[in-house]
Amino acid sequence: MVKIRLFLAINFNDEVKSRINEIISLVKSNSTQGRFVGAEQLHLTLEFLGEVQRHRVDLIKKIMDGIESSPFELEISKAGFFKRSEGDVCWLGVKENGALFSLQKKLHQSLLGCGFELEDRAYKPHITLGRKVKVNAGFDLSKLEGMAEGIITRVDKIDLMKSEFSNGGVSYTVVYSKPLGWPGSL
Ligand code: 2AM
Repeated sequence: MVKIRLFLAINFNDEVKSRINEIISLVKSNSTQGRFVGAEQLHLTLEFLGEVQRHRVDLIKKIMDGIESSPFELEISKAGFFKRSEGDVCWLGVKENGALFSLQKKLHQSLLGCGFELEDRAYKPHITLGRKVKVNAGFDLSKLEGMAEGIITRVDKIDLMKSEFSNGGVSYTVVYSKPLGWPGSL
């Protein structure tokens, strides 16, 4: 039984990735350790599916195709650290966004309805910038938030992503993309 590690995500255009990468550089230069995310891997997870049997990928594509959601704007704001003993997870958040939560809820419900086992935690949208980060004492988070100000992107598709471990790191590839829009309007 072949299994693949999957998640659903919003990917960003090059300009947004490059702006976020500048923020990562600032954290990096103010940290004593951290495994920082490469610009090409930056994303916002909608749902983590975990290890899924390969034959179920078609069902996931169908679920994605059945989601009704118009394109919407996403504004990056807030920054923070999830505290961990081995070093923290550094993240950027997004401004309150009803369209994002509604999209995530629709996906979550449809996936549950089709028997996928999902994490039962409240959705906390975040873009991970680094893991195992030990930032210098007194580092001012508002600097990151200042740099994130005005990063706005239009979300017009959602992606099914495959995650693989290779050469001691992780790589992500897009398995399937679903443009947002109402059925019949595409
Ligand atoms: P994270 O950045 O907060 O680790 C691929 O691993 C994506 O799925 C990441 O964005 C990751 O979020 C997210 N994810 C959510 N739950 C996960 C889990 N239990 N294991 C690994 N990744 C998870």
